[in-house]
Amino acid sequence: MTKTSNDDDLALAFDECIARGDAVEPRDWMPEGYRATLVRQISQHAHSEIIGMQPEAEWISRAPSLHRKAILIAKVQDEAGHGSYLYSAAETLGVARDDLFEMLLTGKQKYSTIFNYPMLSWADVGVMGWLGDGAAIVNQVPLSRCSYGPYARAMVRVCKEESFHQRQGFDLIQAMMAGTDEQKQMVQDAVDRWWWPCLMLFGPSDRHSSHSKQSMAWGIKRFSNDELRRRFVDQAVPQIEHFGLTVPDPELRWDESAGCYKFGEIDWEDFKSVMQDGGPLGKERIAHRQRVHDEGAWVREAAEAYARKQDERLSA
Ligand code: FAQ
Repeated sequence: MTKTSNDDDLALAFDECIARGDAVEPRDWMPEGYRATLVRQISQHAHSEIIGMQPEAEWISRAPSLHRKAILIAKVQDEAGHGSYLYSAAETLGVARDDLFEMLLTGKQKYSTIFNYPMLSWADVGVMGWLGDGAAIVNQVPLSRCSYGPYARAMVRVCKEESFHQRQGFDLIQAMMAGTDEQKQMVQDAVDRWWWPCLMLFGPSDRHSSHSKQSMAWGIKRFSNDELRRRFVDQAVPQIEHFGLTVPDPELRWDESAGCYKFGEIDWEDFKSVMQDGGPLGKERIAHRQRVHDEGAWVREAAEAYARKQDERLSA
């Protein structure tokens, strides 16, 4: 297709909108690359929320009290809601939800590597809330200022709920740390296993992040992966130390002159292999997702039939 002066006007209007910090809305003109980047990020984010329900749901029947069970059920339901808002935000960009599910189930799209590790003890549930959701909040609060309106608005609610989850995780850990030596050891063991996957949640280092530069220029991402990872470490380490726990990083130290923590290198080979091959649990997570997707077919069909009937009634 040949480029017209109208295309140039539209591109200029888009650039000005981004420069002013205004929101881009679904009916606005946008470059194809911007749309594709948003579809990629929002749908992978949605997949993470949905797959992220699995490790925690496995603990619902094993929660140590009715109170903790009710909290965990609510958290898992919240994650389903987050997936839903995010799939809806992606749909405003002209993609179909079924196609996104297909890309998840066939491995064409990714979800966060953190959900491919096993949750071995009840302390893992607390650490996932406290540090896992804690990391997710640091990553996602800036996304509530993302240049694409529907994604930014979804993030406002998601972040409020994630911050509730983070406090619940902190509360669970606080209770275990006031318990027996065995319970305290369970928490330390969970911190040791989840620390590095939490740091990986922020993505590859800035040097290896293929999308960051353009996403930041478009105002999709407001900060780089490394900047947000550093921010999380600065927030998390004092909390870990407050409990008398240790961080499994011999290189971690406070850098007085920089005013932040310096920390060791992530095992990027492990990150890449879990991202590409699914790590310890990738196949299981997708097989489970496929099974519940198939089992839920009748619910989707019933909802569609009901919606059709409502439409017929309204147009009669
Ligand atoms: N795992 O160039 P970049 C949650 C991929 S929070 C797997 O840096 P970008 C809440 C990346 O997609 C977890 N893949 O890419 C919860 C790209 O692949 P592609 C989800 C990863 O997009 C908590 C490639 O590497 N949060 O679910 C990971 O600029 C607790 C190159 O990377 C979000 O999705 C990873 N960790 O930056 C639920 C937040 N990192 O597409 C239950 C929104 C990177 O080229 C319990 N997303 N990749 O095939 C983002 O902020 C960004 O997309 C980043 C990656 C920062 C994740």
